[in-house]
Amino acid sequence: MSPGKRLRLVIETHGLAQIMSGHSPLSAILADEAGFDGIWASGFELSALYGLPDMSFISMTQHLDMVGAIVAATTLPVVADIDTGFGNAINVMHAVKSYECAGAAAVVIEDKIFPKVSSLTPNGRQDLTRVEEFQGKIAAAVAARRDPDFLVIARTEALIAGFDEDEALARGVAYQAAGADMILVHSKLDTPRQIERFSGAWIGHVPLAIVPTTYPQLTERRIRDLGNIAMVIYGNHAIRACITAMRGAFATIKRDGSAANLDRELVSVDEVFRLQGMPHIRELEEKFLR
Ligand code: SPV
Ligand code: MG
Repeated sequence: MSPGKRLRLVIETHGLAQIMSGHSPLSAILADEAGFDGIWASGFELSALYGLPDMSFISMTQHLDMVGAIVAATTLPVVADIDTGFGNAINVMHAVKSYECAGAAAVVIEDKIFPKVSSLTPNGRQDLTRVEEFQGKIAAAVAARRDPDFLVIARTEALIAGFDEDEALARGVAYQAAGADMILVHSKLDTPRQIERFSGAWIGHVPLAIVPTTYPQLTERRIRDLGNIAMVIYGNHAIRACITAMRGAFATIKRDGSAANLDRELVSVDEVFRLQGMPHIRELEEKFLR
């Protein structure tokens, strides 16, 4: 079954796909073990991993390499965050072909102008593309995919850019008309008000996706009640969890002048071996090294 088909099946059977951010194969393996339905190959997380801001500094090749490595490490479908699509509609076609070949299940393309700035940046420059131009990008993405189940998800940043729900809804309808399989509507308010209004007024037939980073009080139970949201993306929780954990561990060693106390709190080296697949390597050595 193709990755796109698997993701569609998850949505069909669970109603709401729980997608966890990932910036590495290891984070994807942990999300898989925790029971998530898929991985959000987040541009924000990968940028942060490189110690860079999320503003189109990471190249398509860097992100694509990571997507390929994540696909190889887990069986979960990968939803690739391809920002603005790395250029115009023709660049989008190249990107879609490349991400599908790398094994992604879906791409999310946002209607901002390249180079983008992270949606969550306070007072960030948030310029939107013309609707017709972005429709061209979505239509190009749909034309470029080989597997009809590969999902092309159109993300509108209208609310992020300071427009109202009417503009976001109009853009959503236009992107659906261009062939999008789903509309991701992003908001950075600290309440779910915009998302609830958008969802309530959505007249399109394709489902919605949301990223409730700034409004985590919108629980999955409440999201399901809205009735038309098929995907919840936990956009940056893997990298934030890493930062919290590493910062605490480093401070403990500095304070103690030793790793003795910290050692008791950390996963064992054996657990790292397990996550690395070492037990299987042992079996292979038995079988093939003669
Ligand atoms: C990402 O994780 O890269 C996203 C989501 O695009 S956000 O950072 O909230 O814009
Ligand atoms: Mg992003």
